[in-house]
Formats: sequence, C-alpha cells, structure tokens
Amino acid sequence: MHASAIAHPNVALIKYWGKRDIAENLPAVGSLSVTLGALSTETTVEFDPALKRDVLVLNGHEQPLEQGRLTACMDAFRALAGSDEYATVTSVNDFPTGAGLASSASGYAALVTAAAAALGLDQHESGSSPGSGLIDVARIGSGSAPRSLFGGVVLLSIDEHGTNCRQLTAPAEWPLSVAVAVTTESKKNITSRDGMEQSRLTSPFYEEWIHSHADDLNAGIRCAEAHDFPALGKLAEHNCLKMHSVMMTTQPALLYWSPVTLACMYKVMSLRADGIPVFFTIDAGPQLKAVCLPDALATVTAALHDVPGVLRIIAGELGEGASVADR
Ligand code: 2P0
Repeated sequence: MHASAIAHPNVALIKYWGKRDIAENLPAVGSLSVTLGALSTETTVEFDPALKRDVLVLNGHEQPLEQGRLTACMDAFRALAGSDEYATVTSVNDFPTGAGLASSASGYAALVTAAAAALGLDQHESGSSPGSGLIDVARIGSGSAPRSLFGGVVLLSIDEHGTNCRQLTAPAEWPLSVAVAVTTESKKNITSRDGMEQSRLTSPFYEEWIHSHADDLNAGIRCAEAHDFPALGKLAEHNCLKMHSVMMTTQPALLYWSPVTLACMYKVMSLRADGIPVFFTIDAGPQLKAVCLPDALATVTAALHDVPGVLRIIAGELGEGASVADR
C-alpha cells in the first residue's frame, strides 16, 4: 500500500488569486499555466492501518499539519477511494520550499498521484489523464495543484461543478523554456492562502480583478491554441501586474517583490526591446520567471544571472504531468 510519484511545479501565466469557497478551497477564477520541467517534487505515500493520523515528512523533517491542509486533502482522497487508513507522506523538493516556486502545487499533485497508485485507484481512471475525482482532491490540497497533474500549457477552469483541468498544448507541440531567477531561498512571511483572503477583504481592486479575469483567460487560451508567443507575453505580463496591483493594495500590503525582482523585470524588458522573445511573470514571492522561446534560453539565462542579487538561475523546458515513479 505504498507508491511514489514525481510532479513538477507550475507557473501561472493567467493567475489565480482569491477563493470562491474557502471550505472547498475553490478558486474564484480559472488559470492558465506552464509546467516547469527543471524543478521536481518526489512524494511517497504509505498507507498504514496502525497509524492514528496522517504524518507529513517534508524535506526530511516531520511537519505540524498546519491549517489541516494535508488532512483535508487526504480525507477527500479517502472518501474518493473508500478507504479509512491514514498514511505517512514523505515529500522532497529539489528547489526552495514555500518561496513562491509553487512547491504546494507539485507537492499535492505528486501526493494524489502517489496515493491513487498506492490504492490502485489510478488503474480505474479512464485513459492516461487524471480523472475529475483526483483533480478535485488535488485542488483541496492547493488551488494550483491540479495544473501540475498535466504537462505543457495547462488550463484550469471553474464552473458550477467545481474544477476542470486539461492540457492545452503538450511540451513537444509548443516548446517553451523558462528561466527562474532565484533571488532568495527563504520562506515567504505570509502564505498565498492567507494573502489572497486578505486581498479579497481589503483591496479596492479585487472586484475588478475578478470581473476582468474571464477576458484574460479566454485571450490566453486563444494565444496558446495559436502558439502566439508575443501576444501571450503581453497578456501574461499584464495579468501578472494586475494581480500584483491587487496584492500591493491589500491591507496590510503584500509587497512580494524585492529590488532584485524589479531589476530582473527591467532586464527582461530590455532583452525584449533588443528582439529577444521573452516575457516575465512573478508569483507570491520575489523570484522572477522568464518565459522564452527555446533558442533564447541561453541568452536569457546569462542576462538574468548577471543581475546583481540574483543567486542562481534554474532553467529548463516545459515538463510533463505528474507520474508514478515506483509502487
Ligand atoms: C497562481 N498563486 O495562479 C497564483 C499566483 C500564487 C500567485 O496559486 O490556498 O498555493 O493552496 O489554493 O495554490 C498560489 O496559491 O494557494 C497560487 P491555495 P496556492 O499560481
């Protein structure tokens, strides 16, 4: 009753910030993302009838089960699987955890993939894609996690039934590269979960963010389907800055950028002015992600590496969806 799975984090180009339903962890808006092949989480789930509760060991350290997040996800999984056993979940990230690099997305995607494999549930799902049950369970763990179940360019949409998620383009179908400029290895002070609720309650721009989001998402889908890189870049930077304007006008302010983040933004804009196909996006942390066409990756990586304060660059191609590593 154990299995391991590997999943990659993802970065949203059309972002999610704010919830429709806190108890269900249902995002207020859909999102469009790319899966990052260069970063990985490996998670092992071992069900054990002797356990009286779930246990989480993250990067070698047992964790307090904060906010009941893991428990809520595992309870949803047990309901789906018709099981009542608790499990030990052992997860390792090969990148900074809780620092705006979507470790919760890859973590929960790997968790549900491993848990399903441990119980043989994945063999009942149709085809090779995760079924809607697993998508909803991953979402209970983290609103961005369903996206990491898929590779390439991924769409997460919200409707009256809950969460839907699917691949828009496979990595080989539309090859893109991503360079992550790591500006700190530290954990952020405020989690996305708490931050987005504060934004909903206090930012004067929150309503407009929600109101204008469907147009951004639909335009993003059209760009991905047409493989229109320049149009996707313009839209993604606009959507990113719109989300950060909501964050900055939250009370107390959520200012996730550092001076190094800003310097990287200027660097990306100047590369683009020189004809390099690249755009930036930034999440709930100071790391900058530069998305580019594969031929530009070496130039983009070198340019960001030279920005003072950048600690290192993690660069690579788009990754595949979560997969079982061992059972
Ligand atoms: C995103 N972020 O779309 C946005 C952009 C961060 C900024 O989804 O509460 O860790 O677990 O659903 O998924 C981060 O939020 O939050 C996130 P929960 P999650 O990628």
